[in-house]
Amino acid sequence: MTINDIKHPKIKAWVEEVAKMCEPDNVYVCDGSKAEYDKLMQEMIKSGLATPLKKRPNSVLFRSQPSDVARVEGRTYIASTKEENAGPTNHWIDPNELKATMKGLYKGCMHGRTMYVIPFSMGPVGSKIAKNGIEITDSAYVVCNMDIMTRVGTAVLDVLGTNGEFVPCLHSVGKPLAKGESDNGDWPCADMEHKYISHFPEERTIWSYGSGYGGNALLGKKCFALRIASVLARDEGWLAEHMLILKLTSPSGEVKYVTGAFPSACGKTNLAMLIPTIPGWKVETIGDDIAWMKFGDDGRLYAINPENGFFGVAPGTSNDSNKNAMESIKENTIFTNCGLTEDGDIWWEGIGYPAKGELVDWHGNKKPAPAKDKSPKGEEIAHPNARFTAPAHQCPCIASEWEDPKGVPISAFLFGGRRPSTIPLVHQSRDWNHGVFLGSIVGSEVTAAVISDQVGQVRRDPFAMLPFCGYNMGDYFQHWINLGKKTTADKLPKIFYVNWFRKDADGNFMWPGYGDNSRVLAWIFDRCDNKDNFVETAIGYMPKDGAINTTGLDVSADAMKAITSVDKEGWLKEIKDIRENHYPKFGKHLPKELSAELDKLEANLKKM
Ligand code: SAT
Ligand code: MN
Repeated sequence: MTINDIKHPKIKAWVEEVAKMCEPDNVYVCDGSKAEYDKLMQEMIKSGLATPLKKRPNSVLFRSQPSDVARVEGRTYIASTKEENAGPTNHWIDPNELKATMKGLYKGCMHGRTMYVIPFSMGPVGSKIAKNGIEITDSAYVVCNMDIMTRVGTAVLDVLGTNGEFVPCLHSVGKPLAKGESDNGDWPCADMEHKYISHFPEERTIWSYGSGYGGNALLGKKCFALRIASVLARDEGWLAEHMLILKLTSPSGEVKYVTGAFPSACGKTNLAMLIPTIPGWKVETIGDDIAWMKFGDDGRLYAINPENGFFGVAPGTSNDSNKNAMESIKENTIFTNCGLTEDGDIWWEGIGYPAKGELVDWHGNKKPAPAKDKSPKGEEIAHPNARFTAPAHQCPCIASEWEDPKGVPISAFLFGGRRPSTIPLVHQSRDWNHGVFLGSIVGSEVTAAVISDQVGQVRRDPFAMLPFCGYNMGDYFQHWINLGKKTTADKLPKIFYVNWFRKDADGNFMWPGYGDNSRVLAWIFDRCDNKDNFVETAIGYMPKDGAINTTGLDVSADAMKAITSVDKEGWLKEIKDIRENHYPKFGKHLPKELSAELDKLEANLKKM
């Protein structure tokens, strides 16, 4: 399709304006067809950018530049008119200044490239909860990934008609080509200091420049479905959250839907696709990264997964840790920064079997296969944040209702992160405000999902939204408090804080995690029915002795006791850190309800 096929005057004018600024060789409007995907992929294979995988039908491997392997939080901006509206946790720049800088970069940035126009829907096309966007990009890699991760094509233009609302998302890899120049099969992107992932929340607009990678470039995902959508949600009274959505069925066939907020690379995909180790229980997947939730007429919160695929962390994914993910990526999958085997398959650390012969690592260098299913830090075959992009419908445990436009009613919210100490395996909040407090204090060890010098250190990541909230995080806490008043307590989801990542004095994990997390899910399920399976403690409700099924579990009684009791000293330190370093950041934007919860927690602990 061409610009003239666009019947929406505002979209057409915007596309023309961008084309004038970026000066591409061609403009192409995507129809989202398989033929289009195949053609673009063939071109990328021919140019040497993509390697087809003999072992996986219709699947390819890409290798990025070493500087372009993860989200760049230091180059991510919330350009609201007032700095206060971006708040203390976001990078703010004056929108006019940022636009001037970026227009300078965008000028002529698509020389030698095609400019693709991608009409996409976040959520089932036409659903009342869904929203539309148009991404303009000069990257065919982005087009193909968007094709998997969102619903792309003519149907979206039809829904938009001549005046439907859309979020304009502008992206360029930031590498114009001189006449006759080509990428030579190299991943195009700009230097770190020229990368910009910019959001203009008042205009509901996204401008991204200089990176081709995941959350920096697939603008429907973190930029739209979280940063811009969180602003829409605040204004319209709903929630746009960094949460997986799972369907939990008990042995008696009862169903509950649960969402979970965990920072990037903390196992959301694994939890969403978990295979229970306790008999009779079943987990099915609705989504693995983002939940949009609105109140239904019955006063309950209903969630949809706005995405259409999985952009999952590859290393560590195996038939043991996540068989359903392994099944989902057998075909029609894009791999990025994984290793390549001699026989034309991908390989990564933690895939569950050693590689044979010679491998090509994510830099494109030949290397002997590591003796074990592991490599020393910095010498990995696959980058620790290597990813797979796979269609959600390929997942064997996708729930039949995953595309229900109404969404699914949520019974429980889980919060969690990687916490080697203090935080127990599971505890439940006494009520909504206490639960919002728990969300506000979430912390996690920083992982490879973000380029940062803090990898391995614990940082506060409230609601796992630290890098994804499009406005003042203090106001976001207030929004959560306010939502709790919109319906009766029995209709609100119950709130839990879980921690699969406790370590002992020798640094070994104390809880096996993965499928055994079903034991905790089963306790949570019963809590939602108000079963008598808990004790009240200083920090909230915790499992009564024996309430967590440990049959067949390989955890000593001492370890089990340690992870299911209150660590008074640890919590007092936690409180000190929240009081001195975390909450003061929000100043007058911190809801008084949260300081009250902090005081209450401290008083409870001191009584212990
Ligand atoms: O690269 S993404 O931002 O899409 C993945 C993540 O960090 O969760
Ligand atoms: Mn994520």
